[in-house]
Amino acid sequence: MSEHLRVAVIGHAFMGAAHIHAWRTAPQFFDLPRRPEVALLVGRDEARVREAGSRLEIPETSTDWLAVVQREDIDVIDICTPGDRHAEIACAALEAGKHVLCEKPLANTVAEAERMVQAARTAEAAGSRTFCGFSYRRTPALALARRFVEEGRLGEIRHVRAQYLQDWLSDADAPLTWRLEKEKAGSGSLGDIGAHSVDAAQWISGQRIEGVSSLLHTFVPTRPISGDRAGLGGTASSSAERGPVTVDDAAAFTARFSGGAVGVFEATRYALGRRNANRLEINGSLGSIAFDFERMNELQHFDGRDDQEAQGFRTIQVTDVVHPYADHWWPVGHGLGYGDLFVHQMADFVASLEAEPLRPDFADALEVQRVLDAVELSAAQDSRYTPVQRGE
Ligand code: SOE
Repeated sequence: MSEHLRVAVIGHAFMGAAHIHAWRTAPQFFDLPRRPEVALLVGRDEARVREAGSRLEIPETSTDWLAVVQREDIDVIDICTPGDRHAEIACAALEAGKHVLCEKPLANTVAEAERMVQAARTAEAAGSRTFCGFSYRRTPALALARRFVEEGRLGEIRHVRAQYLQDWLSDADAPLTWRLEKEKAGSGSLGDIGAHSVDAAQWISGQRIEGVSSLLHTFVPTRPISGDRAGLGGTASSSAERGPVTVDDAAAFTARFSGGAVGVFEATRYALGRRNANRLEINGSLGSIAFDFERMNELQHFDGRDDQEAQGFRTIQVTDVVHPYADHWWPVGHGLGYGDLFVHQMADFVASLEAEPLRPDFADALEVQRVLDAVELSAAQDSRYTPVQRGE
């Protein structure tokens, strides 16, 4: 492996740590044209970023992201901050000629995402690459599902059924965190997890969402402003002072797809007992696939062309060397976990620097943002059917 690829990671909470782990692990399992090296960690609070830098063994830390994106010795800016910082950091990094990897959803609004795509077009013409972290595309089972659809094994796609269910907000006294503030996160369950479903559904079906009819709901309108924020939800005393939750707790919508499919989507962080049930089922004229991330190494496949008496959903263990990514890992397919998606993502990103640009890029992620926007608009109009605004 030749040259190093020097990465600055901005943000060091859950996603920052997942990315750092992945940058480190990728070259151990994938043969890459350049060796990624997390050279710098950026955070807002000096003491906290120093502590994280020392724990995660990053040689340098900073609180000045603008100075970092302008540094000559940094090749990649990896944005793991809340959504309200994405546009500003990405645009400055692209202007400085960096490759930019940005967590999902791309931005908090369509206007910000459009600005990012505009900056990306100019920078990409000069050699920069952009990428948005819809990490579930790197799940072997979902990559296999896409392959099946592309090969025509499902026939004409009729139904797309997506649910993303978590439960870390079920406790009404879990404290207010940035994921519950519209100004910081853009939206709630819709953008945080529903965005993954929108991306996966469009990517795997090969069809884009043309219009939606939706409802959004907030179950717990205020939460304690202080408390223990360990994990995603955390705990607080019910007598603590409370502040407003300004995002949706649950999102549900139906959708029409460009190729004639219809979709039903649901996203919530209140589905008690569902820890990370990112589910997708697609029914076509020839077959169906079904997936649940809680069993991420499996893909259910029904082939309508099997003998009638032998028909039924079969469970494919997506861990064989013939399956996406699996040949890079353990010899006899022992299976993978959540962190490995990010390893795949970083490996694909580094490999793509010497090849075709990796998808989803910022332009693809803007398409997801437009769908999120239509969902919010429809909900604000009592579920009125709302075409996705593409301005074409
Ligand atoms: C929290 O809901 C979260 O961490 C999301 O922000 C991630 O995108 C998802 O992969 C896991 O859950």
